[in-house]
Amino acid sequence: MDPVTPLRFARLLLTGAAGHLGRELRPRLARYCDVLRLSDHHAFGAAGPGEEVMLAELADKSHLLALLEGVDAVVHLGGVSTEQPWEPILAANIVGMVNLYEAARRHRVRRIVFASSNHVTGFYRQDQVITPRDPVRPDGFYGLSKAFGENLAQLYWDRHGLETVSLRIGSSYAEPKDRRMLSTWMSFDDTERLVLAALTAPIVGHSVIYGMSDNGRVFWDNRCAAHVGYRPQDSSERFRATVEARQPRIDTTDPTAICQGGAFVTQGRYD
Ligand code: 15L
Repeated sequence: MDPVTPLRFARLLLTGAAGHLGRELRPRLARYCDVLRLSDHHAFGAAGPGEEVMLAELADKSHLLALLEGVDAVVHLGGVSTEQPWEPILAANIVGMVNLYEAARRHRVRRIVFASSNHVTGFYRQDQVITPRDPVRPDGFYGLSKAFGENLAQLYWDRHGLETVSLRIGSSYAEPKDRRMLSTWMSFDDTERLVLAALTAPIVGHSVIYGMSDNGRVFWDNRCAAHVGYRPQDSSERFRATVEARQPRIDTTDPTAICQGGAFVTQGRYD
């Protein structure tokens, strides 16, 4: 990571701390704050030095009011992060988001970095290059809930001056798992760079940016979010030969191969 830390927070809150990305960001974010408050809805171990652990159910307003107290900024990874039945999505990603923003407003939190998702626009085709300003095309209830979260963030900026950067995260993994991820992949180091840029950019209002590394073939054009100052330094290109050898053919009649959202576009139950 960059040697100069541009800003140090007194208390930073990381929600979803027990999840896949939360575990990766926990030690990285600790470098930028005096106290890192960690939260998830189930127990995930004790706090380390410079950490606080507070369990919270996003759908419980009183939990969120307690969680946001004394916090300068939030990195919100909490909630449902895959396609699921509507009920858990409603509780965590809709009710939970309203609870988070209301608590943040009441405690005068300055900024939220919201883990939105590329599934807000998953029904665009892979031969289209879109920007954060193109209309949303969610690929399921999960993507739809993230679109709601972005709209909520816009409302709280317009009405209450609470800043948000909504990160439409692509695929943040150690390496790309398939052909689609050659376009959507974001290394963990670039994920840290993106979150840090979103936390520290001087003026963001409500900004939306796609989370990807400096990949060769991409679905997304982030130029309208250049003010966030995110400079990816990794690329999926070094994995291309291996991934393409593993998956030599593309079925161009298969929506999961054609659409940007990949497998998400057919997941979920609609009976
Ligand atoms: C997401 O939003 C998911 O949280 C994650 O599990 C990945 O599947 C990612 O999108 C993706 O599109 O690869």
